[in-house]
Amino acid sequence: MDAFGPTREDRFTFGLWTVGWTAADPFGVATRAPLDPVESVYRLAELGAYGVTFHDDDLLATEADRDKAIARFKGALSATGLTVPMATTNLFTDPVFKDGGLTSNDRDIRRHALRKVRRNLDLAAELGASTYVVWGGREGAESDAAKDVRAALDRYREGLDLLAQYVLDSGYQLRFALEPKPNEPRGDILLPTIGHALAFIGELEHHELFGVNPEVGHEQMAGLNFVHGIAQALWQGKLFHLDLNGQHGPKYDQDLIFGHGDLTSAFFLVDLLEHGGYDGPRHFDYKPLRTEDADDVWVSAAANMRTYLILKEKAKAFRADPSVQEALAESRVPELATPTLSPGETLDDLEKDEFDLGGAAKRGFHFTRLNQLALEHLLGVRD
Ligand SMILES: [Mn+2]
Repeated sequence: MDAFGPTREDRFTFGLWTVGWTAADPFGVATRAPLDPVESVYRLAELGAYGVTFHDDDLLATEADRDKAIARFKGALSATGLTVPMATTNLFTDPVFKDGGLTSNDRDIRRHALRKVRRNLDLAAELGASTYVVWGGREGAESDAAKDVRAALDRYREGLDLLAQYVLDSGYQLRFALEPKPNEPRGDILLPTIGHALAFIGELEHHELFGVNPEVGHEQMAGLNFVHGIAQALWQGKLFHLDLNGQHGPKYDQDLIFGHGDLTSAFFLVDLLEHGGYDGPRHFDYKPLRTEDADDVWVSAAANMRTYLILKEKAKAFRADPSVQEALAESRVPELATPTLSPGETLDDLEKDEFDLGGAAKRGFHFTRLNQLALEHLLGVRD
């Protein structure tokens, strides 16, 4: 058996919009034919995925065949055993959302957006989803004159408070995960980073129902360290879900295959997820390259899972290596877990310390050796 072949226990999930992307971009038309969501379910199940996720519009091409589309999709789920751990609403494609959904300046459009989300919350609950992602891709502006950001945040909060109350009143077992992104498609998007989203959540009426759904590329577009962002979300108990993909630094949203961007960051991310207490699905939100054909799409889907499992193996070997444990100790990494004051001590007690300032200032932390060990594990020369 392939050591890096995925199983359902790995809990890999894919958005229908990922493998289903026809590769139309701002400069060119589609290079691939549309994919039937039912075919995607079967192909992903064959590849070893655990579940699929969707935007309402991925599934329901037209309102007229809504019931039929849902019935076919459910049939494919029960035939394959795939789950739907997460669902979300598309509040960005339709021209009506050009100035946003929940924060559009146009009140009638905000009311329409709330109706659309409420309807899809019902479908998400019906399909057994436990996480509802909110990506406000059009909630933003290009001009600082065009958006009263404080009013927009009031309306964002109002909308999310109403939707959370609806979930509670309906008895749904759903939690919301806000997905930050700094820009694209808007010039500037509200809640641009994990930090902005976490701070905003604290202002919500039912803040306990809200966490984040960070995406690798979105933080890296902003020049931020994704691993640090994930660590803080975990620390705050707010990592409800995440989007794995690849990105090469601050540029347009590349949505590369996981690991095909910043590989070192991907290694440390897998190390954190596997050893840091995250037990949710490993969800891929990537785009098969526009250059690829219909068969290549499935090669790319498999590559995401395979890369994750290879990195998981590398992270495990890194943690188990006695040289690494020694280097960690010499770099005093475990020492950071010790509280700075002992139980019962006060700031006054610190005055009794006999501290060798010169010696402490001179002492190196030897992080280079530690990082090189990680790199060598990643490069496969220490197995
Ligand atoms: Mn993206």
